[in-house]
Amino acid sequence: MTYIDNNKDDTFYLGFDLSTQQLKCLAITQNLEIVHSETVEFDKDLPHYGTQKGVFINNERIESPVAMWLEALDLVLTKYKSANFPLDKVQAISGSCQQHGSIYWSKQAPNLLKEGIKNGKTTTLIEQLYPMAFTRLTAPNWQDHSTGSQCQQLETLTGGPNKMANITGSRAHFRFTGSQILKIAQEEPETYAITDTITLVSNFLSSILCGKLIPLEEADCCGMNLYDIPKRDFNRDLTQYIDIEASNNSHNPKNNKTLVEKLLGPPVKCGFTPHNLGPIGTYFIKKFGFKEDCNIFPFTGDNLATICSLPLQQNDILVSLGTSTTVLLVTDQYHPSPNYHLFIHPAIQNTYMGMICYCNGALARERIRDELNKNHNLSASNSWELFNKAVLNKDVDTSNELGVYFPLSEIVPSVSPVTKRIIFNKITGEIDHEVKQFINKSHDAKNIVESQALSCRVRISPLLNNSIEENKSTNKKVTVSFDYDKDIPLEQFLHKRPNRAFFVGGASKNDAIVTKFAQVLGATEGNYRLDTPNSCALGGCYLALWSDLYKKEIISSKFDVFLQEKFPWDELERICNSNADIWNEYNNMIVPLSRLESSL
Ligand code: XUL
Repeated sequence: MTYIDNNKDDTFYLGFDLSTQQLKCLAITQNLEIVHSETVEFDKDLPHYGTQKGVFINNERIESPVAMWLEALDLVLTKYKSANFPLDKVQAISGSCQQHGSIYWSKQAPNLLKEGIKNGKTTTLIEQLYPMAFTRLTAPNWQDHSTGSQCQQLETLTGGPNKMANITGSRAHFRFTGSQILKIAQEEPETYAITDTITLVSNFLSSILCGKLIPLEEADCCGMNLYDIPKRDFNRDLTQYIDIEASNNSHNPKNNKTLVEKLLGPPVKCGFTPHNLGPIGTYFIKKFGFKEDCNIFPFTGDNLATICSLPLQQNDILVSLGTSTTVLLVTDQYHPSPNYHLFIHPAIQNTYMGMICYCNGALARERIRDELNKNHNLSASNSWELFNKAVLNKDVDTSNELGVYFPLSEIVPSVSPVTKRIIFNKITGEIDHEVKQFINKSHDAKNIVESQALSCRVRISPLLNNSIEENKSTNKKVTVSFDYDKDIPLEQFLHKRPNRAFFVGGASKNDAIVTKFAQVLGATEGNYRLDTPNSCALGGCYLALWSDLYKKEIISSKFDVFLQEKFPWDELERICNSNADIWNEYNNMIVPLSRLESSL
């Protein structure tokens, strides 16, 4: 793609997105306008690595070749150069990377980075660094699920899933880097022993660009199950456990650095003033024409970059209605749960990103849609017409019905596949009886969307800190339980609504589904819908832009305020307004949902 400089802009900001299947690089102007984009698709553009969807799959082990990422970085910038994009006008760079992956670097790495990149030998990144700078040629990918035993060890050490979540913001997960590192210390002790440095993917990429090893970025570091979020420091019990396991397994324990040393000490802290990691390495200046004072700012994880691609402020939520449903939100409430994740926010002080991931989203709805169509002899049709009509139809009375529809195991609540329909008592909210079927399939259509949205509502509630005055005089004795939050007064779920809701993903294009979600969630300051093909890279661009302007004292506003002011709001579609009366109607369904989930 050739770059045509219509605007004669003289300042650009780059945002990288190193995801599982591709490396993208996006360029924006100071006015947040996207002016250029190039992508390297790993399977297609670099077929010699033989990856499938960017990874090697060996049963439970899923890893990516590090060399492929190095080659991709050279290639994406070569594409920029071939397009005649003026890389000499790039002021600053940041980016987004897949979370949890780990890269194992050798003792020679700092010198190789310095000689080859910082001081600027111009051949290729592979020739400069590969394989000498690395002790492991592949990086575990977030889809890896070979660490069951290590997760158990770490969780036992902390005292169980709840404790682990309290400390690190998440319970132990296969993909989280702590268990991945422990596995390598136990199963590949000699590799671990000669590993001098371990980075995540985010500081792997910033290290290459700077030509020196860069410590972890604090927000992404929360995806390791090693970082004590309230204390904002590594949890020494966890890191020392890995140290001990490493030396117990190695023949050469004396040479071993501690894990915290391998991780280059404390991470680069987030939320204060932006941290300039330094200028881009001479390699990139000589080879691609970057200017000498092009600044590199910390790269973060992809979900964290996504929340930075929108003007999300405290109590705003982003709902992704894809194959699965994911809710991302900005909160100042540290209310961890084993069923979701909390990370430190990459750019807003004293703030966290909540991430709630559901397995059952689109697939479960499609099943109901198909059954409904079949009952109307539309068996071959994928049409949403009947489904959508039912979802918004007031005559489909679901006011004493509730169903959970989990064809796949669910994370929130954590249960095996199950479908269950109940009729409840409208006055007490208690379950009256279970039914095999509702009166017809239209009821399932309305119920599935209502229960999916309601589940999101009750999980975000403890993470919101606003309070609306309505509904405070309920019967205080009624309590509900969701996941690990047991016997919480119902009242606590009746006066919190998000400020704004942003809907993305395939099903956000479906008016009926998105309207129902908006009704149940009840955002007080508006609901928006948008396409987000670039959200990760764009978050990187915005972080680069804001950080650079702030550092140069051109602006003094905080990240969220800056974005709120500058954001191209006309690119968002404002959809239905929430209605307090409709939102209130769903209060009656919170007790039944709690009882239904407890019965699974
Ligand atoms: C988040 C996660 C994925 C990866 C995808 O915990 O595992 O979203 O970050 O790149």
